[in-house]
Amino acid sequence: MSQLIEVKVPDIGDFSDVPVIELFVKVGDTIKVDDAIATLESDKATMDVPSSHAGVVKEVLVNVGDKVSQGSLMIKVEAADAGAAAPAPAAAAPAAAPAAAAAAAPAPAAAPAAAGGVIEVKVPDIGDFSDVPVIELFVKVGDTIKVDDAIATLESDKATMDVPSSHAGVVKEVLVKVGDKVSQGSAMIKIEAVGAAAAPSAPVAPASAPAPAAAAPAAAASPAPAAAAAATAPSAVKIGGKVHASPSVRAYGRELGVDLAQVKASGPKNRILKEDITAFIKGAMSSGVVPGKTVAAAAVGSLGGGLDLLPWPKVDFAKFGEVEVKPLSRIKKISGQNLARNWAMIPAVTYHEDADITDLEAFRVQMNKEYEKSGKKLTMLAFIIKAAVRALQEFPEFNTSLDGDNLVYKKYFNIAFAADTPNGLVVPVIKNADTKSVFEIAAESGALAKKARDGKMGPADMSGACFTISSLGGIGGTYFAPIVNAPEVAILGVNKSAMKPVWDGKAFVPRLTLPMSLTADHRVIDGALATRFNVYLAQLLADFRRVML
Ligand code: CAO
Repeated sequence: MSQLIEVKVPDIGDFSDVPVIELFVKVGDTIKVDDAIATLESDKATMDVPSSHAGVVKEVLVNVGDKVSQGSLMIKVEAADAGAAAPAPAAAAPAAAPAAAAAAAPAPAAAPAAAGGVIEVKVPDIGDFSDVPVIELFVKVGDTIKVDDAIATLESDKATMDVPSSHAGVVKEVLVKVGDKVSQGSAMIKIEAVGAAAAPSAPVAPASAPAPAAAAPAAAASPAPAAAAAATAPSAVKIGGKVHASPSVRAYGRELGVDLAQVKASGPKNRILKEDITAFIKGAMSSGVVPGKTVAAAAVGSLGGGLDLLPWPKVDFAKFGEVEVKPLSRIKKISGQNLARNWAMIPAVTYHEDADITDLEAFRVQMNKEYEKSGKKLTMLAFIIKAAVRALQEFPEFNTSLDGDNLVYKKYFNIAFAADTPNGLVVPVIKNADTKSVFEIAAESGALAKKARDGKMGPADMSGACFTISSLGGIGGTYFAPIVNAPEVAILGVNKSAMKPVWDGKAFVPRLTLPMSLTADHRVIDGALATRFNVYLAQLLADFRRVML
């Protein structure tokens, strides 16, 4: 006679309240002992919950996004033959949950922490596991790492786990390589500790079961992009279709809103590597529109992060009048793809400010008169570039790029500017603008703009920018909303300055006013900071002596 059996989460070591990121079974499915029911993911490990019994699934009691702990009820199974059913449901059969005992103890890991000395970081308590292969290394000699930064990913056939660093400091030696097998206590790296005694590291805490699955979980550690949040909703429940990736690769996928199920794996055992996700994004961007989906939708997958827009309208324009079809220039095709990605993927906000450039323009005109004969010329763009560098130095968040969960602060100041050419928009870069005079910047931007218009720009002329300025000042306009030039986090647009009446407390006085439009990536820069940057930049332009301070 058949009998309903409750299948529960087995012993998963130290973990509790771990989000379900994927479900592999639905009512009516026939499953075998050890079949994966669901994948759980903490910020340290991903683990499958295996079924302790064979039979037909009668009820599924969890949803994607639910948080579960040891003993949480997952499904009810009608055992094919009650008598033959595997024993106890709960703490799953040992064979099904080998990692069980895992990780209760705090990390023995690192050697004693001598203040500022070289410390060996070792594999902490990884429960029952030993001789686990290193499948990915995240650090190299010279890297500066924090406590809990992932050093490497280990993967057995039952679990994937990141080894966190027990200490902060600079990596002096890497003692393992990909493919090496390690166990608790194996030395991983040597680091020169920063400051005093290091904090103890959390245990790796592996858990039961084979590796991963796809999709964006609601991991607490994630910066909660829209896609991740959406994945917690019941509508995002994903059944079946397992994929294989380490927790850090999953975190990277989540960051970019990529559905890992769509990514082609190139690692051993069909494992998805970080490069595979990058290649997937690049492929989606360069392949343009896929049937029924935009580039962005193709890139971010369908778990609530995709735009899922209608296909582009196909219209026979000739039906309505005479037309002529011309192919897009190569520049327009390339810049179009970048602009579409940046517009769709960056939560950007544009902030406006007026700068009083009356005195600066008078100074510029005066200087140009004096330097006319020597062939030197000062442009407003050159002054704006110089002032922008000063503002970037004052507000370092604007001189950054997002890299997964990290923000890369650049200590150099390369400023790009948009140049309009007969073939489309190009963005040459003035390298190390902080070390150059306004004259030098004016000469270099003039030369680069000419090179751009002559179609002679090489990749080196257009790479390495930290911040971009788009000047429409020579043309007109009042304000606009420029698109951030990723991976930069902000762009400044300026339009044509105009004399405007400004109230000075007693009377309206004519002031030459430069309209500025700053677009910033809200993931890095919030409104208060953006407005402070704009106000500061306007002050610099109003009184350029401030640039020297
Ligand atoms: N307000 C008023 N006048 C301005 C000005 C401003 N903000 N900026 C420049 N001008 C005036 C200059 O005084 C100059 O006038 P004169 O010819 O009377 O001396 C004229 O405009 C041309 O200025 P310039 O030689 O200094 O060139 P520029 O700095 O304006 O532009 C460049 C250089 C490369 C930025 C420009 O040629 C260009 O390509 N601009 C378009 C950029 C663009 O397309 N941005 C949009 C990107 S998003 O689609």
